[in-house]
Amino acid sequence: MRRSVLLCLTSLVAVPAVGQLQAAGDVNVVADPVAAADIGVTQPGDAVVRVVPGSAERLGRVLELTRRIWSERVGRGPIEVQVSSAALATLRAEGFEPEVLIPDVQAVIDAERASIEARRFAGRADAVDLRTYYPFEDMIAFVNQLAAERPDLVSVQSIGQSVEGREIWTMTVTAPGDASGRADVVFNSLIHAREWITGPATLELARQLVRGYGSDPRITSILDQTVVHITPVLNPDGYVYAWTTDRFWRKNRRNNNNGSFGVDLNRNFDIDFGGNGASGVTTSDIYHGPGPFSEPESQAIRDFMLGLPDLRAHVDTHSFSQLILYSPGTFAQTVPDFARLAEVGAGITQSIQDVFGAFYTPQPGLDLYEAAGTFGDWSYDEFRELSYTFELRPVSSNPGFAPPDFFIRPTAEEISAAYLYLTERAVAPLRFVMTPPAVIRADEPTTVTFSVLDGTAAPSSTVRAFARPDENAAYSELTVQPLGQGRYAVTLESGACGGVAGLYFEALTTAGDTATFPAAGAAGPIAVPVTADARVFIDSFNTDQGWTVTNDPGLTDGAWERAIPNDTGTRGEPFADAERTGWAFVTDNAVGNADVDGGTTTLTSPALDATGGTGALLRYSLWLDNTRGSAPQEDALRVELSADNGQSWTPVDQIGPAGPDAAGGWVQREVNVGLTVGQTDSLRVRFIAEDLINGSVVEAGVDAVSLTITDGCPSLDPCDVADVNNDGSVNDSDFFAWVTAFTTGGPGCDQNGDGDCSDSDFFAWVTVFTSGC
Ligand code: 0X9
Ligand code: ZN
Repeated sequence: MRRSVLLCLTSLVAVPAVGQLQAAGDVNVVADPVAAADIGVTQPGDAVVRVVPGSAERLGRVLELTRRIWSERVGRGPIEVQVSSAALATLRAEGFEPEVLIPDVQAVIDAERASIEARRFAGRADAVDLRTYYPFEDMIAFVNQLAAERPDLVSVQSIGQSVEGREIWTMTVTAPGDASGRADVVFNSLIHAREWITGPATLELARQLVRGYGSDPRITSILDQTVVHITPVLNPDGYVYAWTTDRFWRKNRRNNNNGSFGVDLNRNFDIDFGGNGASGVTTSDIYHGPGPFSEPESQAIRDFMLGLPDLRAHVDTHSFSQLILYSPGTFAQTVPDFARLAEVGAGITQSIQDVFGAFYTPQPGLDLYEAAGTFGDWSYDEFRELSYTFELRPVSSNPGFAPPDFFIRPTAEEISAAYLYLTERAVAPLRFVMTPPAVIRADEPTTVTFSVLDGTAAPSSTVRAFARPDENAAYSELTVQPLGQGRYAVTLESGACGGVAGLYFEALTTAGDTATFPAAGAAGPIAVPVTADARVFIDSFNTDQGWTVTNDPGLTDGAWERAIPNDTGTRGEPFADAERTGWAFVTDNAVGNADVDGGTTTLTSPALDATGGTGALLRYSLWLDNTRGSAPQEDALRVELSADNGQSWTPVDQIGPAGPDAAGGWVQREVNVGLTVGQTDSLRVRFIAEDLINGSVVEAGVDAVSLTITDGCPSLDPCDVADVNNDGSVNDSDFFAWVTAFTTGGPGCDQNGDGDCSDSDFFAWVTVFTSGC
């Protein structure tokens, strides 16, 4: 697509970021904005605005007028800052055209506080739930509550004291019995004081582990294998200060002895200490402190982690931006495990998306901005294991650090899922990759392919699969057919229509250990409903099934292309296909600037037969990101159907131009063909990506297109069977309908369910008719 001038500028400049403020040295003009007069605690009338400085000089001016930076990235492109009402007026007067995101920051703080007061009612069952934010003492009370509930699983210790003498409480959860030999994983939140939504995420994990052990097979298996260490408030002084005094305080509360307070703990670790993206100015929000590990909070977590016998994974939890970050985060760092970090990072993204569909971009920290001395880069460097910095919801500065309380539950639940996934990956000897079938046919075999790949060990050739046709049946072993290169296929013969079939796998490592997928095996198999529906067309785009691409004459870039997505997602393009089979249609697969520009590009299916059954459903996965450039949220991705082989078209679906689905990530959609254009044997679908009006960054994808003829499961109720014409009652007209079925061999003839159509079906119908329905 068209690329805006501003985007080109930002991409030419190393993009400094957050507290980057000092790192604004990268653009050579900016004094430390944190030293500006207006910095500090929110005042009545403050707003959060988005401006596009356009030049380094004008960025410097914006930062002078800024009380606090809210956006992750700071450069000449759009940045989001908190300003006083006077500064807002100045920005307007100087022609910055600020777009107001939060008109009244104090009102947001007041509303948040009122909601907290209203929801933090006395006598609640849990000291912390996901209804609102909770102060430090409630969070620690919840840790102690869980420990009191299951002393056999939980222990609580202080790993050290903060600058102001508060304890840094850490809970350790594992199965009863000898824990030696179990792998350690570490999750922490609230290293940054204002990132309140991170606390509920680690506490929700604690709750799920403690309450799920013994009843939930997945949790039980995790705690049998690992020791989970959770530090919900790594920076207690800062967190308390954010509650009492300054809602958007970030650092710890070190007295810098010059009138300023606070060291950014996430610049205080001994990895490239004092390098780019950290500041030596004590007032800065990214002040790195006088030396590596100068702060008791960073010392405490360092010593705790170094004392663990077998650390395999760590997450330092932050907000906001919806990112899964991994090393390198500084140019000074080498990352021999980069491929593994990226692969598990993509899996983390998927595990989050599987919960509510929210998309978190996986990327190296360096792609965001260089930051020296961070916790995540230190823990990777020290242990060379799976280390991540999560940035939780929301995506952008409105609502930024203060998401309303209805964000808390979904965020905490999806991040708990990610912590569990990462814990499993950290210890899984082998990795099973497959897309389970959406349904199994009741009357014909379904083939499932999967791969068995390296985890912490390598697979041998012993792979077994087990299936049961419904929840009450016993498992039987399937024949596993090797396809080469770690790929296998199994065939599920059929299931009991209306039931839920179960499937699990076992494989041996070269060392002879058994790995099971899903981890709970027979107790928690992959569950697949069994239906009589028929998928008459499936396209994962791994081969060419006859799609055509047509473009507007004005289109200059970004035509649909069938490809294995090869870009990194930083411009909003799909970085992988929807089902992880490899292929998808994307709008130009070139790396870098390759989005839709100057018109529309249209992808049209071959003709499909959508007749038969009781209905037809078209399913597909779409990707649209139109949020990244100038003129964002202006263009949609449209879906149209034709019942006449492409002569006329009916719009049936679209994502964008606005809305959460237009911000990247695969979304699965479904259109009822019968209800929109009618069931026809000349059905075509087309997907139209556009860049209209102003030039925008538009990245789109289409994948996993399927057409299902629905039939449901035949009813076993004799009255339903005898209602041959399906009008809801059994009467004379069903007799005539039966005669027609008998003479034509049509559906409804087989009344006694013996599988064929004969005289005896007539007597079966009469028996039901006379017994009355
Ligand atoms: O800058 C930080 O400390 C983190 N972002 S936040 O807005 N929560 O403060 C991100 C650090 C990620 N690491 C690198 N970008 N190197
Ligand atoms: Zn942070």
